[in-house]
Amino acid sequence: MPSDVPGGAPTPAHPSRRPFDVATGAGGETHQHVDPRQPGQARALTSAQGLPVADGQNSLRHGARGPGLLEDLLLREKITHFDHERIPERVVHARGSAAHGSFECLQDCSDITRAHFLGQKGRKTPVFARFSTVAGGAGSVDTPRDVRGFAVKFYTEQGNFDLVGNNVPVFFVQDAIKFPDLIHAVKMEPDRGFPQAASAHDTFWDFISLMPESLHMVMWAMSDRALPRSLRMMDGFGVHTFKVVDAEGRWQFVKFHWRADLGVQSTTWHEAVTLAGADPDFHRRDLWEAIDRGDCPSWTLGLQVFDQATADDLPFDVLDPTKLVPEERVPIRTVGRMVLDRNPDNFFAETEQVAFCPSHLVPGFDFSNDPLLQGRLFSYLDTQLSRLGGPNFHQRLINAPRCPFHHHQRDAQGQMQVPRGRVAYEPNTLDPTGPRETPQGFASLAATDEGPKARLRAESFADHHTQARQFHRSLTPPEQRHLAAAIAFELGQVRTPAVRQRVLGHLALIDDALLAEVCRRLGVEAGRVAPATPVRAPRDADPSPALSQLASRQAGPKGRDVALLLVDGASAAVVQAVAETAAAEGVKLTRIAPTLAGVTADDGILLPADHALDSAPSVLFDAVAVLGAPADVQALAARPAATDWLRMAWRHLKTIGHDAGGAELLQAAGIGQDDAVFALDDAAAIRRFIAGASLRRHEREGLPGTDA
Ligand code: HDE
Repeated sequence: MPSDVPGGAPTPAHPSRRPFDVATGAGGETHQHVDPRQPGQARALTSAQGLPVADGQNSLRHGARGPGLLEDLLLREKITHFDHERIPERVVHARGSAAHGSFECLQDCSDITRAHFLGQKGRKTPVFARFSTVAGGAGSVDTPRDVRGFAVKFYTEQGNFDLVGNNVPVFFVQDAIKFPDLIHAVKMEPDRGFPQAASAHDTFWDFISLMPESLHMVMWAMSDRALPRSLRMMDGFGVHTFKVVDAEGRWQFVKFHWRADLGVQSTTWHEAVTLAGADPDFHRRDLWEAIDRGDCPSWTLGLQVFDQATADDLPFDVLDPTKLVPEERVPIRTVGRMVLDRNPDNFFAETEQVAFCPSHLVPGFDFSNDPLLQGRLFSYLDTQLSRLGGPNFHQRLINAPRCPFHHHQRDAQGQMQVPRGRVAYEPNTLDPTGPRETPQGFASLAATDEGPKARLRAESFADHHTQARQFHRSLTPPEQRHLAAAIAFELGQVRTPAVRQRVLGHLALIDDALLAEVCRRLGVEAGRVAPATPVRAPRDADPSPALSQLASRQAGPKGRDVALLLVDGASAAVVQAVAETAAAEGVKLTRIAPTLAGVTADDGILLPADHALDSAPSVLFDAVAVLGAPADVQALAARPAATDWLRMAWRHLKTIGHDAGGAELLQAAGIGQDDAVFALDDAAAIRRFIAGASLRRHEREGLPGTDA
């Protein structure tokens, strides 16, 4: 029976009812939305208990304007669930983006490891990869200066293998017991709650100045590596030294390297800062959209494998996570490729609930005694207990192994399975088909470690400056400039002079030129800086060109975004030629116009726009061009949004293209000329313009309108 209570009847909705008018109270018996699906397509909306819902728009109340009723089972269930929607965010690496994909073994590695997923060329293993910033909260921006997490879960046939690394090959501290101090120093200061997602503050640099072991990683964190252009364009590293073990039980040391197939590319500092406002989700959106359009990012996995004799021969300890093994000393062996080709279906269920643990290992690998790694083996399992509410987090779909798993663990919070039978222990005789140990299973390597029980730091961990010096000397001059500018910026934010002085004292041990440049920028006299006293005097190590991203990790324009700012009268032929060249090079092209209505090309045809100028600043793109009839471009030049569009592209060292009309806007914006500014009047110029999308023209730095 239809109810006579307007707006709240617990009666089945009927399509013929007029919608309820909230303003007048007149009209239909239920306040329902129009469902765009055809009859027969829709599934019944139910409560969590499966109760079909007749009215999901109105809570139960006594009279249209009367009080709500406690009896309202639907309201209470829905609001209660909503109130509990959030789980604690990760204490570090809270802000992350992830994707599904697969890993393909490119080379049979059974000579070094019995890991099944590396055992046969062509063997494929599903993966889920999550990239993250470290310091910011879950809602912070994507482009702060920060190290990036690079965590990959391999769902292998021998169980899950989690490679939980970073985009920097070394770490700040040598011992796990210092990790909470490091994180407390870098995260927002506890009394004031700022700065968010930034290391440029007193507590971070105070800690650094007192922890010289952190200096090598500080060099990386202040380098361009900490400003990735895209999550698709950064490398990953396992950081610690692990062990590989073959079928005979022979072992060697191993370090993991992910190489971005699109090359490694960074933004400038000003670009990163501008991006934080223009698109706080810049990296997340970039990854999502690339995968969505089938432009699937990939990384090559390489291993540095070396034996004990090689380790003994190195001038540092391979158990020390603040050191890297130069590629020139131990080359990288390519073993596989990861392709990410599917976006998550649900951010919370997958990206948020994925639980990585370095202790998730498969047969064929083992841990080393790296004291940082040893602490991590405890931490990640522990953190999942509070983050995911109990020890059954491995049953969540994103965390569950894809191979069969059988054990005798039972009950606990969040148990999703219904284990059968009376036997939940072993050994047993009552369940002859139940799970049993297997000779192929994981076995820790036998080791004989001897020594006193004590809180010790190995002597071999004492050299804190040599590899920091080596890193700096391996960079190209523009990279060195950026590094000095970054340190000067961060120290400029530090309010306590003694902290600044102590850091400068460490730079004095790393490189005179670096110290001089930082001092020049800060307005400090380098000669008055008192060098720190090193635990062990630094050595001069040979530069390692592999450490420079400009020298070793640049790639072509594939995967980059190019934007055309189109104005009426733009040459249809040039637009077409740019589009074809971009498509051939795997470059994404975005058309921008003064408004979303698009523009009329010189052949009278409408050129549609993907974005209006105001909503697509040039900072979002890798290279930009302006095309239009001179008179129409001149009219546009009156808008600051248009001149800023070019000024920012120039300042951010981007390749710029133009036609005769576009040249008017360059002039209005006061843009100069260099060999990364192209008149797009022939096919060769268009090709050079598109190729320039992956390159930063560092030679432009220092010209008027750029950062020196
Ligand atoms: Fe982590 N780290 N970490 N870390 N870490 C976490 O685990 C920790 C370290 C890294 O996308 C936490 O599930 C300790 C090094 C990544 O979900 C926590 C120590 C490296 C991620 C934790 C380290 C990393 C984390 C927070 C020193 C590079 C994100 C939430 C002993 C090799 C994984 C969580 C993801 C996350 C602890 C040092 C990388 C608290 C105690 C070194 C990529 O367990």
